[in-house]
Amino acid sequence: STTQAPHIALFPVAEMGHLMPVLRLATMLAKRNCIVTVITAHPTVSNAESDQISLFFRHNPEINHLILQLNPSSQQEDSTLADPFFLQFDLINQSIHLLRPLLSSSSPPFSAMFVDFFLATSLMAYFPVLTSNRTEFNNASTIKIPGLPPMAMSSLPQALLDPGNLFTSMTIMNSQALSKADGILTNTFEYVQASTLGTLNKARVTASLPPILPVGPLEPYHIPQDRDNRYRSWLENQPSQSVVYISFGSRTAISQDQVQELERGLEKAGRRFCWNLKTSIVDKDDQEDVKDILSNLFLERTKNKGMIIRGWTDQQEILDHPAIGGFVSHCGWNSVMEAAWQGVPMLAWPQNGDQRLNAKVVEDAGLGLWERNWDWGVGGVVKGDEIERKIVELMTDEKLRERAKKVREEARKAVGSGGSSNRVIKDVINSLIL
Ligand code: BUP
Repeated sequence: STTQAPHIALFPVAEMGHLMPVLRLATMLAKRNCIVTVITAHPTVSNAESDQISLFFRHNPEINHLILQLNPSSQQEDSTLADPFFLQFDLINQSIHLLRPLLSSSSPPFSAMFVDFFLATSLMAYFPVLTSNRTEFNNASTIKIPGLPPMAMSSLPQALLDPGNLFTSMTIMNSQALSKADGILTNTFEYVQASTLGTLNKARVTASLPPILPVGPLEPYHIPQDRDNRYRSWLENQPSQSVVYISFGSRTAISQDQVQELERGLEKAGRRFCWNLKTSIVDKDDQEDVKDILSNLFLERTKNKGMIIRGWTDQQEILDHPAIGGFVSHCGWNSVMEAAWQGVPMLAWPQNGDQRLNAKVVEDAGLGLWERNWDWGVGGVVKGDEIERKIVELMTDEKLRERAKKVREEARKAVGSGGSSNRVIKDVINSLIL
């Protein structure tokens, strides 16, 4: 045929939780015969990001790579207390004029650019309206977005309460940019968010919101690695669905007090466990030895039952392992979609950001349990007895296991031939063919 494959540029902002889905989308588009270029900002915030980027391009030579070289910022010096990722977004913003020359030097010319942004779409779109009266917004206990159920104020990323926060100003800026997009791709699927997607696409949030295009769950790509075979061989030796996997994602550092309560809970629950233990919000700082974080007694008593993982490991590979029977998760959206892909029952333990909103989706979809009274955010500590009780429930609730399996089936249906997500991505690509 004479039709030309579309050339699509993808631009993830920063953070593993953004890089991973964008790279998954890139492989998906390449498989569908698009020409794909991924732009990454350099230097990255974390080693996990730079490692993943080089590994990815080594294994996917058909995908092009462009680097947006960031200018060192004068502002960063004074903002040592600010979140390193927020600072990175700001830095990308300051260097954005370099993007156009980078794009125009590429051939064939780009048909489209898929950029990545932070925050739940509905909230971002409606944020300027919500905050038109700041005092009212900051004192509210719930917020109402037209067409969606009321959301507890405590479920919102707390940075948004501070008008001076960098995250708040970026949200407002991005909110205004939303209406200029032709569509918003999202890593979700009809079955888990049917009513929200319906509402958003009926333009009930804001009239100028472009169509929301659910294309998930984005299928994992697997890159064989020689590292970390310790946990693989351990998992191989565990009975089917007997292990609870615990991870709070790439961004959340658990406090020492909470670590102690988790030790208690895990030990008392008596289940096998695989604990992805992180104690800093940027991976490269994770340098202390396990022995400096966990008690000797705990390590000794659980040595035949538990595996502690430090540093970056392929989470999807762990979740895909038949030995895994439950997932204690902070409910970062990628983790939710990865659990859905595999039908692993979740114990939702949101920590910050949009994670309480995600936990609600997990609960409603039948993918997991959520104890909404558990403390969260800075300073909150959940007691060991509570953790024990919920882990036992997670690992023994057969109805939950069945419902989670159903989510897995629906996830695979969505991306399979004729499925809802499959149709959406096909239409998007077709609309870009010249
Ligand atoms: Br930790 C860790 N290996 O060791 P989320 C995470 N991941 O593959 P986020 C690994 O990183 P929020 C590890 O599978 C997922 O794709 C994980 O994204 C992967 O949480 C990603 O789950 C983490 O969205 O928090 O980004 O930490 O998005 O809520 O800020």
